[in-house]
Amino acid sequence: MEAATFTSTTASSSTTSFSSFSSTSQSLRFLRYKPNAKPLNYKSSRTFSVRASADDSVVTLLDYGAGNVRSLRNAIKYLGFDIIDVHTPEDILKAKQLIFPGVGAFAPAMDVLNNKGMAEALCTYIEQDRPFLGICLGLQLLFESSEENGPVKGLGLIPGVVGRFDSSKGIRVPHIGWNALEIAKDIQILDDIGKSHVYFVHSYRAMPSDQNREWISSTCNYGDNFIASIQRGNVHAVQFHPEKSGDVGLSVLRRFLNPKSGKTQKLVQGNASKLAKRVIACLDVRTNDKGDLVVTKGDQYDVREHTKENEVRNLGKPVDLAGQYYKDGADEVSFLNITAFRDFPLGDLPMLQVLRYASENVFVPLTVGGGIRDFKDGNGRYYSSLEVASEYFRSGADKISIGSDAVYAAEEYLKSGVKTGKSSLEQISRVYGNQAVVVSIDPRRVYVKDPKAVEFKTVKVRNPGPNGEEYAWYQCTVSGGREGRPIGAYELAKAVEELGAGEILLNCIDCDGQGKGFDIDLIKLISDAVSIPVIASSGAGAVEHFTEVFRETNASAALAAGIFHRKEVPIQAVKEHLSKEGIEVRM
Ligand code: 1PR
Repeated sequence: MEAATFTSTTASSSTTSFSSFSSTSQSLRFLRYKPNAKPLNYKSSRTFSVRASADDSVVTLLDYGAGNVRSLRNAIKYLGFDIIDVHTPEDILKAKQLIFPGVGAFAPAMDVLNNKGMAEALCTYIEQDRPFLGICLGLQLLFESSEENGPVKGLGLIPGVVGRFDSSKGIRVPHIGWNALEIAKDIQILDDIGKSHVYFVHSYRAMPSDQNREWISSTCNYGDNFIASIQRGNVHAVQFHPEKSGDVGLSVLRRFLNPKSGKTQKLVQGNASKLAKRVIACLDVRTNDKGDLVVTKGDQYDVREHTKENEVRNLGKPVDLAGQYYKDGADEVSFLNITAFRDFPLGDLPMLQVLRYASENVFVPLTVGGGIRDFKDGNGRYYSSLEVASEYFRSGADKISIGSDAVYAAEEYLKSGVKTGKSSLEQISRVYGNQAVVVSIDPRRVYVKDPKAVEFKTVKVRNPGPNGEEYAWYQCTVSGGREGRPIGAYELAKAVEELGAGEILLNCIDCDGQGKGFDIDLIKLISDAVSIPVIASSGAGAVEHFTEVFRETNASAALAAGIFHRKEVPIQAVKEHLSKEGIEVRM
């Protein structure tokens, strides 16, 4: 786990020198830290002319275009700051304060930085101890190297290797959700965090060591203690996402952008100690017969009123409701574009607009699903599923969710045993990371008398079927439950995990909209079968249903729609109940 494992052709003996290798992303092209070298003294050997911006309310953003930084842009603007984008290495050197929201995978990020000459400028900027905030991958890239598809060499400013979480320790990987920090240094940008949860989403992390101890400002425990933030002088980086961590996260950004602001009014002090169970609000969105985009909600996926007009049930406006759920304490908001399987989502501009507007005021993660697949439009123009997903990310999604197309991909994979790398799931998770890809499963219960009668995994059900059947398998469907497929939820879940899904959104058509509780048999079956997080969905009708699903299954999150839309149970009441019952949630 040290630099010596790599071959390097460092050109100079100075710790601030560059080594440059012409090779692929897997190669080691750039290494600053040397195990036995003196600590960095922030004095660059190069002379760059630095012109600071005159305006204190401007921040420079290093966005190399590999993912969604719209939420960060929105958060910065929300705090009253303007953004200057980096186009050249000189823009980095001219910055007065620089934010680097690393997105995507380590190797392509390093490639871009190296190829554009930005790696060198970034190191110079940091070595000059100028205001810097790295976020997520923006923290990891500061280290010597990463094991992500590697080893791949990093900027080498901080000793240490970034490694993958070890799922054999009984933890789910990716680490997705709200976790607690252990503060190691009294630093101003973390002043308001107290015992609050902050939002993480990552599969790789940097580990504390004697060599990097002086950099660490906080750690987080997930399987092991990993580095949650670093600080030295004016240089900061955080593994969590302040732009997605609600008010607590916004205060971290505010304190970085405006260090003179001093102590603000303390935010509500939580009692965070570990990864919290998440409560997610889901908005099923579609166009009604008048052409308006509305939030709707079905009973067992039937979203039409049973009246003479047979109209689409209208439960409100998507942007307004998303904003409301954010204020009410939702840990995430999901939009499901429920008719996108038959329409082309990039033609559905209102949906993209919804996402753009919602992300301006919602500072918790946003997931969007519906219609992610390859598509040919009326003019014969072909759009790949990756293009569709990219447009969703650009419009403000933090995660995308794939339904029907994941079923076809899993069927194909199980038939051939070959990962082609061509399915939407594989392509999107390769580019954006598997933590950004959710697979939404829409299964329907099929009772059987004898488990041997079917080739799919069955469970012994708590409530026998209509003819006394004691077993059931869960048949996957596509096109919003309209078509059953020859694959079970268990088989699908295991296949999509292998194909690169980072999380599973587990619906149940039988329970949807019924308010009688989650399908515990199904959720237990799936959450025990995979090591990625599972979101339990469908059937919540009372606060007790959330406690039940977290007590009796290994679900990481619980999602509900109807009870929140109809204002029967506020999100806060769910959380208070869970907390009272000893289940940790973000308050
Ligand atoms: O197949 O990739 O285009 O994705 C389509 C997406 O739209 C899928 O995620 C699918 O679940 C969703 N979808 C399609 N049709 C419907 C429908 O309702 N007619 N909504 C639909 C599914 C299910 C849940 C719901 C929970 C909680 N909605 O997300 O919100 O069941 O409801 P509850 O708390 O009221 O019980 P693709």
